[in-house]
Amino acid sequence: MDARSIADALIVAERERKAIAPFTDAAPDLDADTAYQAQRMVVQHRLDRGERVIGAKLGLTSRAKQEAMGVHEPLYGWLTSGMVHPSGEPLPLGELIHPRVEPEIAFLIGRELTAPATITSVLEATEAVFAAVEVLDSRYEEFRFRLPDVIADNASASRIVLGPRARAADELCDLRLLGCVLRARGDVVATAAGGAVMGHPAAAVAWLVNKLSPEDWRLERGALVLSGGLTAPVPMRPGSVVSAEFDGLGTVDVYS
Ligand code: OOG
Ligand code: MG
Repeated sequence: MDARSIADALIVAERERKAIAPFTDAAPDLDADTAYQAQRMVVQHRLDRGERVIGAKLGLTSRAKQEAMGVHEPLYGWLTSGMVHPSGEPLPLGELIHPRVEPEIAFLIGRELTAPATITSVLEATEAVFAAVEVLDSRYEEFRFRLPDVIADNASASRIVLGPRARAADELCDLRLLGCVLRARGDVVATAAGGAVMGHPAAAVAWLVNKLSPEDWRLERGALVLSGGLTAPVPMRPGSVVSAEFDGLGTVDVYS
């Protein structure tokens, strides 16, 4: 199974809003390298339509997410300009397949970061920390996938909603202890702290930089990085209202 045909099938699935079976059903030895190649093609397709890369996302960096998805390794994907959803506007369910939302801590990088990156170097290079809600929309039926499938699908990336406040990391509490309360129609459905993500959300950003260092890649000034869902995701259906409230970073509301 080659990267081009995987990418093409994912591009069609997204365009037609029709989920497909995961590739590893038929090709169980699909490897991560081929999958990342397909991911680059999927992202390139967005760039060819006039979008630009605005940053990166980490996926499956918390135990809650790994257990919810049954995949026990992290991965990365790319955020593009067309994914930014204005906060306060309803999610366009008609453009999506079966969206789910999850609370995340986002980093705005103020200074180029190179490997070896650490929690300390990431914090030092961070201009601001934001609350975020990521809207996922797997191109696979029922969000059923193995690691190579979800890599190729750009880590299920679909939309992002940023929170109302940009704060310097040192103005906030220790990010490991930064609390988040997730509500659906007012009911608390999950709670978490920043430490849910790899022990410290900046560790996820460092993982990305170190993972990509053999490719001579660096995280540029101005990049936005989503460090990964803190809790299991919540499905968005007609009439859903989900709010993610973060200590010191405000509340992000998403509704449809
Ligand atoms: C894969 C994307 C994972 C996260 O934050 O864990 C992700 C998925 O759950 O569909 O974005
Ligand atoms: Mg996510």
